[in-house]
Amino acid sequence: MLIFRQLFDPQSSTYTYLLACGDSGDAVLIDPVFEQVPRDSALMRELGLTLRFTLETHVHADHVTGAALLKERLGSAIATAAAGGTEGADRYLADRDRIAFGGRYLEARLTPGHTGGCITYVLDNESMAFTGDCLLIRGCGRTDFQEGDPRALYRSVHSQIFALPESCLLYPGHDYRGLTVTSVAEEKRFNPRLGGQLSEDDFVGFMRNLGLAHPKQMAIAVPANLNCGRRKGPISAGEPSWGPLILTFAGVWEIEPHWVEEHLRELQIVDVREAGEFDGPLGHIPGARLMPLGTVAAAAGLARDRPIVTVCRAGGRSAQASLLLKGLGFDRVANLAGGMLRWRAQNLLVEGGSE
Ligand SMILES: N[C@@H](CCC(=O)N[C@@H](CS)C(=O)NCC(=O)O)C(=O)O
Ligand SMILES: [Fe+2]
Repeated sequence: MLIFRQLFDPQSSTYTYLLACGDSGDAVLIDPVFEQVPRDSALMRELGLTLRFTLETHVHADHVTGAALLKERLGSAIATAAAGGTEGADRYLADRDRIAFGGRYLEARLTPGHTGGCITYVLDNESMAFTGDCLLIRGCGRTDFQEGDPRALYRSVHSQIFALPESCLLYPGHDYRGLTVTSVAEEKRFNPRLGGQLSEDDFVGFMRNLGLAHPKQMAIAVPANLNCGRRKGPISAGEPSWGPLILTFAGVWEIEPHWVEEHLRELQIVDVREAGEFDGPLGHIPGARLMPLGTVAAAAGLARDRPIVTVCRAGGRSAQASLLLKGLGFDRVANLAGGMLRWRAQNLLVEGGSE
């Protein structure tokens, strides 16, 4: 069985793809985005997967890759094109090289043109291909920098991508309109730059007149990506640093009960259950303040200079409370993972309640 997810970074309109072998749990990520490393790590953890490789389709000009940060955190190896001029990768790929994950593999097909070192990754059974910015849905990547070459791009698309089975689904590196997937048959017929009867010369004329501004992040992204996403100085992927917080794929920052118990005095514990539950059999955390979910929006009496931990019975309502408080501008907020049920199961300090 294949596990497959298409993930989106709204800032750069980049797609990241997760593929994993359902039997072994071995996974790869194609084109991870630096700022989305917490999200992508959450998905790996929740699906019980082991990240074996991050694969780059090319040296991106519009965002920094998450490859180096994922390697540091999850121990994944970095694979990229031998032709891309990149330093610090673990595997440099040539045409037809295979990257195995469990019982499955992706095969690299060199598709230069958008950059000098672009790769399309084709799934073992040719049912899916990941084209990066070589072929976009009814479009293609620009060819005006990073050794871009419209003639090379035209030939890459025709010889490597249009040669795949017509039913092969094509997943692009970006889409700026919200489209998600296309197929070889569709693009061969309807791609307005490369499909139908359009010749190489037609294509070159088209590409000389795109008139696009350079990507906003280019000056930061290209040097970092030539080093697999490594940059100088302390750079965070937007994670809070006041405690050991973990992002869930649902988008909630959570914190473990043991750490909370050890730091009770530095925290504001906001219990969002109803009064009857607060004084009921589960009891409550010593020093917790009762603020039923319906009243959280008023945030009465909450200080901004101390982190807030939200609590409820099982961690559901308090997750919503943590998002509400974030929305009100409290930036140090975490949800107590598992709520009072886990707190009690771990035999941590309780006020009131029954044994
Ligand atoms: N406005 C975007 C531009 C992004 C851009 O130029 N994207 C490249 C891919 S890295 C491209 O080929 N775009 C094709 C297009 O916009 O038609 C930014 O600042 O990041
Ligand atoms: Fe690109």
